[in-house]
Amino acid sequence: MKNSTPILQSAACIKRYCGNPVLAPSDLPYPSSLVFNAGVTKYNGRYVMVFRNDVAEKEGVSKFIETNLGLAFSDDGVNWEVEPAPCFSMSNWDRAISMSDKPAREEVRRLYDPRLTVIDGRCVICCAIDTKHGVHGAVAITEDFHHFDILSMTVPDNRNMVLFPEKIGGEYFRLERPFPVYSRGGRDRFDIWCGRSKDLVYWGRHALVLAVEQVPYANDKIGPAAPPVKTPKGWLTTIHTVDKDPARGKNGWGNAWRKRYCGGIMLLDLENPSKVIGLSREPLLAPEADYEVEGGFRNDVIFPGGMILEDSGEVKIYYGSADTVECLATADVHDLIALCEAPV
Ligand code: BMA
Repeated sequence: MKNSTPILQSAACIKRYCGNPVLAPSDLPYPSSLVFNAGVTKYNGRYVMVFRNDVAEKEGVSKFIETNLGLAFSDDGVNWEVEPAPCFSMSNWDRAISMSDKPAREEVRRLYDPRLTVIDGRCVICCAIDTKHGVHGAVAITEDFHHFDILSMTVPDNRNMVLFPEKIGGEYFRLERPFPVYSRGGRDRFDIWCGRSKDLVYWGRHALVLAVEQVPYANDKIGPAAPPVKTPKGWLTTIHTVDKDPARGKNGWGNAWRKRYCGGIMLLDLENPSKVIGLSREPLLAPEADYEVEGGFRNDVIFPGGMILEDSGEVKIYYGSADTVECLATADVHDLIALCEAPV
């Protein structure tokens, strides 16, 4: 893809929920400026959402105050009840986080972009942690969404980790996105990798899954999006893709925002999830709706973080829109699989 701004359209099979956004800053009973990049799963019979809440002094994020995590529950995956207070904020670092070799509070700047996977009845939350010395991907167990037992943290820089919902060949698998600046030309040329673990603590045997140059609608970087769901044809999983155009100028509250984030979809081999069976040749979700392209903090951003396969075959995809609100789109699982028929 060249550095021009091609028109990208969402796949015909995807339907945005007519009541979007499903969650916005004005829905929160506590201070909020931007609600986005939520993880969503079904746990103990209800839908659970853990979302990123960025708080600033006023619109324009002239004075950023903090990033915290909010918690919401739902009986239908569409209408959400938000808990009265954030479930995690950095002021709770000492109480809410347990971990061996836990970094000191002063070292850590923020924790964000949670992704939820239920595995063996336990809820695992993968998230990004910014520290003074780099960005880490963390894997944590939570039972109550208020206390988080961090089992492992990557070396920097790495994030966008998502855990597969069952063991494969006796091992846990995750997708992840390191930031290899030195070996990739000093620019954003970031790819999707897969790692495995016997205990969620020690991760290794990493393999490249999908490189940015294999995605026709990305010219910058790609990364995992929502945790994969299992289908008879393979692991179905969303990705986020970025194309950058230096000609793009002010496009949000900041002075300039030159990137566009789309959602894509791919199918991975059931036994060897580092092997791509197929990838959508067009975006699954490209920024088109008004709440995706205007009035946001960073317009033209679609960032899926939650994907639920219902018994009916409906797939719910939750995504952050314009880094400002949380939205929902749905599609039939067979249509999503059909989009992944093209080999990479
Ligand atoms: C990425 C992350 C996401 C964010 C996206 C678009 O690098 O920071 O949290 O949604 O950029 O701004």
